[in-house]
Amino acid sequence: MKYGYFDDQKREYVITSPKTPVKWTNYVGTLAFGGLVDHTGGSLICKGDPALNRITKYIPQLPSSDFKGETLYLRIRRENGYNIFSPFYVPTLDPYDKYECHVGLGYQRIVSEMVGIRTEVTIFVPPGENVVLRDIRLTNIGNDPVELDAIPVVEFTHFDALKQYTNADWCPQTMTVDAEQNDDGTVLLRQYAFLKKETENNFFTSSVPVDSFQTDRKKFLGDNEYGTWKSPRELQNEHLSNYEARRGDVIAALLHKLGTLRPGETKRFVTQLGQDAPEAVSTTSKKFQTLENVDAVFPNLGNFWDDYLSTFQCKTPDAAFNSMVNIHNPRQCHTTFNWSRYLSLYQLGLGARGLGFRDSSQDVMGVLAGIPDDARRLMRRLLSVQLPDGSAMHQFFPLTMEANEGDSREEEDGKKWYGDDHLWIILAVCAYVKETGDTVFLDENVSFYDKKLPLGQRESASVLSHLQRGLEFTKTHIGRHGLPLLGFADWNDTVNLPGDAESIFIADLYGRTLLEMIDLMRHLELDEFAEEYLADHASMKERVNAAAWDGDWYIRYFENDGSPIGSNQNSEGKIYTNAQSWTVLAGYADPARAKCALQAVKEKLNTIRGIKLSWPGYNGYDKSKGGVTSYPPGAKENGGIFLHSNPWVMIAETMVGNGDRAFEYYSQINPAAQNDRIDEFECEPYCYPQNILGDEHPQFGLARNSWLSGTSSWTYQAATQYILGIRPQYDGLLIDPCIPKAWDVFTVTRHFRSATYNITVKNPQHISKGDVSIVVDGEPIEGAVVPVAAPGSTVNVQVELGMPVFSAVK
Ligand code: IFM
Repeated sequence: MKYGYFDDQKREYVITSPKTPVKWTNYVGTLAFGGLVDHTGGSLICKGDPALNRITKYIPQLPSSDFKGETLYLRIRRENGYNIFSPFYVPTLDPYDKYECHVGLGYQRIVSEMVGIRTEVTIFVPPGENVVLRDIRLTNIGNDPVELDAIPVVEFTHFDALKQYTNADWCPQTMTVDAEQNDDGTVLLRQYAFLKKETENNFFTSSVPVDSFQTDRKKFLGDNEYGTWKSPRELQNEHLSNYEARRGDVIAALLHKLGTLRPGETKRFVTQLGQDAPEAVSTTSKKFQTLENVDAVFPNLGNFWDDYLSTFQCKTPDAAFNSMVNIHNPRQCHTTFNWSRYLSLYQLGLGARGLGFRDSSQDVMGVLAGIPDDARRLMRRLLSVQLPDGSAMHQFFPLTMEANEGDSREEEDGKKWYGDDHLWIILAVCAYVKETGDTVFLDENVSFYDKKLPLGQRESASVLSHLQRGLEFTKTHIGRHGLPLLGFADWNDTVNLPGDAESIFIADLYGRTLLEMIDLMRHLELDEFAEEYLADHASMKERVNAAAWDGDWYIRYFENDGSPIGSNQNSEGKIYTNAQSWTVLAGYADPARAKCALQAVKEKLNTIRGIKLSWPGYNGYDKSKGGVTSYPPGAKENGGIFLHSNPWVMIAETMVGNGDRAFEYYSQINPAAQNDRIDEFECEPYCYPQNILGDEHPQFGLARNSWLSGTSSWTYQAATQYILGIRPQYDGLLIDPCIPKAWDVFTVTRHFRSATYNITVKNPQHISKGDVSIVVDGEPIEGAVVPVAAPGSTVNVQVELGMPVFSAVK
């Protein structure tokens, strides 16, 4: 493996070279306080919102060799001056004897050996704290004593992240750093933009005495002399100049003279970068100057992840599947839950984006078992930006809860709503109630969004009513075929059709939400609603099948004039994946059409790198189709392998009983299986990227936009709930696997509603899907749903797959 390997025992991916094709990242902390850390020690940290309260300046577009956000310099005194180097390789780029970056759960540990010094730096945010710690251990692995200095450096940004790049006078004029010397010799650097002086201060400090400091980048680098991050001129001096910046590009550099390090000797110190109210900073910053406090909180991270991951652990015959399902995929779900599509090296957390309504609704579904309370809180926030007519604002800023209509604002005379947003939250809420049994949430009162009114004066209704209004919006916004109107766009943001275009995908999503709501209404014994939604489902099913069956697959859209998109009649964009998978997920496709549509996906859209979103790509900009035609064929939504749509095909394949194909689709996009073609793939092999260039593109196979993609939540659902088939229901756990025929057996430990289910599924007949016979604690049960067990209990569930049945598509 060229750049690293999986260490499942430690739940890490270990990067073994700093020269990866692009920066590979990891996340520390949460949206409340945290951000991303790259494999060469750079960091992008914010508190609460990367656009409105950003702390470090990290410019991803700069070359990989550049300083980004934070680093550490070491220097050894020699007779003829200092030997200065960064143990993270960047930005000094010195030769190394060993380099490892351990991408852990909520921490990053960089270990290197250079110039006779072994450096081990563990970067993490203690759970619940507003501070990122760097626990630094330096060992002399040479044969002679050395005089060692350590100089950690942070570069700050203006808190309004976009302004930093749009005004190069106003921003620097507002930036300040004050220094405070403590009695024990440590130094606290307090940084703030002038208007935040009295409200919020950033701080940087360390646990050992400081010789001197610098807070001005120009002075540190020796910028008048064209000094660089690779070779900061001020580090040639014995001391830094103790300058407290009153404007400029502000940094925090602390020079620590660690003294003589004898061979084999280790020195340890900890740096902290945090934010707090000005009057609290001095006290807050003391806590982690004590190493015992650091040692006490690090295990809390491990405990959190133990707990979070323990909700679902499996053992199947496929190691890459196990590694993804047990560790990396649920971890990525936690990341997307926090960061939505807001902050990564690709989604830069600037300007008017915020958290996406549809995105976060789907992200919620990936974390329900692990952090149900957090999930409920996010759903509440999402519902509070739903409009009284049932549609939803497209995105919102997490810090202010101000919402906006997303890209639809760009089209002056177009519709200002997305036809799908409000439906996703229905799936999320139903899944939450199935996971937790918490029906009380459905009665909670949540206000609707109205920018003009203060919170207390807004119209409000129960969560259940919010969901019902969402259904009503779609039911009443239909076009000439009786199919839902597209609005500005549906899930595919980039197909923007003028006028009253219709979307088959929204019809499908609506169908799927109706099925969920029918189930919920029955559970709540609200039979009238259940009947009404059943009729709505039947009616939309009929319309879709009457208007959108193209002969071999389903059409994707109808334009304003009624002409189809995603039809054999089209010369470009003849077939779209989502219209096939989702017609099955909606329960609209009869078995013959379902098989036919999914076969078309296999033949026309599948590649060895994943399933393309559509085919053939549009070859030229066409304003009447929208953003999709702004990409060359094979890129992103224009015939690219847009991974988010892949798990939907996996789920659809399990619904028609095709376990081998579902698993083939799963495995072909498993990042853990990309190690052997990593120079083509380029992105991290431990998380799903958003897109891979399709086979119409000359760089077929190149991945981009890692980490923040709905692929994560849906592939996790596909793997756990549809391939392994362990699916929460209102009254228990459904066991409905659809696995590769070759598998003999698999086991799952599932924590569900405070009980533990140890499940063994045997497949003696080597089939994919079939009737299951289930024995719970030695007693055979009727049907496929294991009833909810007493809280705290552990139940043993033995399952045997029987003769294959064609699963009714439900
Ligand atoms: O569905 C969208 C998502 O909301 C943002 N990223 C792109 C996806 C497909 O267009």
